[in-house]
Amino acid sequence: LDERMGWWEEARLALFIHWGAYSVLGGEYEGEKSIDRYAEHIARELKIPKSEYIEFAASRFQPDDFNAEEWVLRAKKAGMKYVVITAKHHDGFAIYPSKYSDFDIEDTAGWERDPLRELTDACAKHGLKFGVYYSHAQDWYEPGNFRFTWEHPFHPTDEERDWYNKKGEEGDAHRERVKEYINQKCIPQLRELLVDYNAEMIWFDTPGWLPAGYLAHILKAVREIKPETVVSYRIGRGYGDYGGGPDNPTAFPPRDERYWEAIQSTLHSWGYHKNDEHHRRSPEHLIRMTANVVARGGNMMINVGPKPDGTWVEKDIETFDAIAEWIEGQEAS
Ligand code: JFZ
Repeated sequence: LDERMGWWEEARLALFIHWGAYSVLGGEYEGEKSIDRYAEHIARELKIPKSEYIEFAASRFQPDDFNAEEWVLRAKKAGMKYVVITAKHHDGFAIYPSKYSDFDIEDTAGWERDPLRELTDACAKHGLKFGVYYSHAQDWYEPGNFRFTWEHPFHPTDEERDWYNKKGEEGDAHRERVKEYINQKCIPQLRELLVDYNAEMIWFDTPGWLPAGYLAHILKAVREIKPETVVSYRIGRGYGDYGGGPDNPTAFPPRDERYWEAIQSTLHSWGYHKNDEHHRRSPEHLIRMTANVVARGGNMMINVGPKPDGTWVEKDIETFDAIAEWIEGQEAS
């Protein structure tokens, strides 16, 4: 473990990016704005059928103005040592051309470039580590999504919580669907990300109530493909390589773990949101939180939600400029 965590322990600061089909909608669909909700959850919250989500979101994810080098250099100037980007969030859409799903930037959006390839190359060129966020349990349009329904993913019914113990045909059928999803999509895509894109870290999230055996199966696959991969705490059941806290807290308690990581978004939402500006965190706040986390031995990931065209919201650029200025001051003193 300590060998695996060497670069990670020294990193301290990282860039987190939520970017995908949901960025096209920016938290708004058919006049419905989800101001206090996560923009990246819009498909589930408004129960958008897949065909509509393809038509109005996924097929329009064509980030013509995306410039990987600009993103990476902006992070580097702000003192960040690794980048974690949503290769696939809960909506199941891959922002790279995957061989194991048609729901991706190539087949669904018909976009000829590969943003993930450009980002991993830019990271390698400028000496940053490259990591991907991968939603392992939630994949809303897959029959093997970890639950039966569309309701809030963090508040299962007792029945759902127990689906894996469910006797009889219904339980068996769902267990089969989940296994198929894990073996035919999840693990093959992880292999693509680890091998073809040189991901050095996988940021798993929201295990939900996926049974321990399924999580262990996923972890084992990652270890076999590339043992040195850093695995986030949100794979579930304490299987990750380090600890972490809740999203966007306003203070961090002292921690016992040697390795831990905090995350903060510049907004409340993680993905691009057109109407979330009243939640914006000031650069001063983010800098104070970062100092707080680093003083307690943790790493801080600061999240932005770029626009669907590949550019950043102006205020996010200003925030990163302010962090860069602070970092330069730190390095000078
Ligand atoms: C999850 C995702 O659902 C969300 O879209 C985003 O990617 C975020 C970083 O992670 O949301 C969570 C997960 C855990 C908590 C809160 C939101 N939590 O533990 O408080």
